[in-house]
Amino acid sequence: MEKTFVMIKPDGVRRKLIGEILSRIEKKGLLINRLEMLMPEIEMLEEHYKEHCEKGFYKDLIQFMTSGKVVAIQVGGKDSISIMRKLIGETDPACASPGTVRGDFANSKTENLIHASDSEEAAKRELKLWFGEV
Ligand code: FUP
Repeated sequence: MEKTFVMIKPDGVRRKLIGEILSRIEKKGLLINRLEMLMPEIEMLEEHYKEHCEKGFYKDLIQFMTSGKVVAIQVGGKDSISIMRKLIGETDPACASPGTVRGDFANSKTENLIHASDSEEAAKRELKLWFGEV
């Protein structure tokens, strides 16, 4: 079974959208295999977002991501990586289609509610980072 890493960001937790988001994942037929709510360490986020460390938005991104608890989730199921990317929608909520999490609920490029791994390699790396899985 393909596995992917999903994270509900601090704005999703603050806005009480955990249930809404988990429900969409389950209704799509994917499995919530592991789930943990935690206050993320800055070092974890720096590693998670290391490909963006030179970008202009990086500092704000890290500050936002350490502003509250997140929900780290291992999602499983056939084609779970590409299906989750479809469910979350485009990074920029202005471009995200209605029916996606970002399209329906987000209005900021940084505070965009949810993360999902964008490739098999990223899923492996991120599941190892957040859950210690090989
Ligand atoms: P995504 O995979 O859709 O989360 O998007 P990216 O990997 O391109 O970006 C990672 C995170 O950086 C986004 F979720 C939010 C943040 N970001 C910004 O804050 N501003 C931008 O212009 C692009 C991304």
